[in-house]
Amino acid sequence: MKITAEFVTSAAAAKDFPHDALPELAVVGRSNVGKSSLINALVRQRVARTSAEPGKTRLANIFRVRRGTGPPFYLIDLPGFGYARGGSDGFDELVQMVFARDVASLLLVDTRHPGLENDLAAWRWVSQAACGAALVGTKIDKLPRGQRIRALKELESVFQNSVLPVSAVTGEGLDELWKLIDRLANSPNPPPRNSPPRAMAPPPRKSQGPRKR
Ligand SMILES: Nc1nc2c(ncn2[C@@H]2O[C@H](COP(=O)(O)OP(=O)(O)OP(=O)(O)O)[C@@H](O)[C@H]2O)c(=O)[nH]1
Ligand SMILES: [Mg+2]
Repeated sequence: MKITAEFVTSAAAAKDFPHDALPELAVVGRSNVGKSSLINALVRQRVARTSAEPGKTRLANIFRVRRGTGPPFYLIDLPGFGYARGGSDGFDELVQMVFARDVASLLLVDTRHPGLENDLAAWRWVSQAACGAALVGTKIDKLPRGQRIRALKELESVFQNSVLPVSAVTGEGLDELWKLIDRLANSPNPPPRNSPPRAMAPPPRKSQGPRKR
């Protein structure tokens, strides 16, 4: 199926977002968990910048994506949390600004590290703040086959939710992820929020250096 993806903008504030009311899907997770790599694997192009060094993505990078004849939507690559390198902090404001919009969200967690406290805190926040959210387990290729089922069971047990295992390297799980995305981003009537994100505890903080894409 043909997939088109184009970089739209790097947003630092709500005014930088597109105004055409297409559905938005925000990709959230710890630094280095594989958010940008997964976006590239999904759209089969290197639209998002990736790095072995955590902290590569610094702004909300917005991509306009369309798969086959499906409706277009915006995929938002967010900076990772849990990475401190000094400097002034803008992460909470950026994430809260994104979640104050009607976004659906994928929270990415590393399948090799189930139940990290900042992942659990992020899931509590994201699952409340987003209009539809799901958990995705990244880097499944790094786990030997014999350990995968146990790791997934552990993840699903700590999050009390299903977790979709994927690999940006081998492409495992990407078809299932597209189905999930279709449900989340293109649902005609997103469920109402339980409460506004501003009223909730902020997500885990992250220090930010100078702005860069
Ligand atoms: N083996 C393997 N490596 C991966 C996978 N996904 C990402 N990586 C590697 O993990 C590192 C971090 O990937 P990124 O996609 O830049 O991570 P990120 O979550 O966008 O990081 P920040 O932008 O810093 O928040 C890179 O070295 C990637 O090559 C995967 O599915 N399998
Ligand atoms: Mg990134």
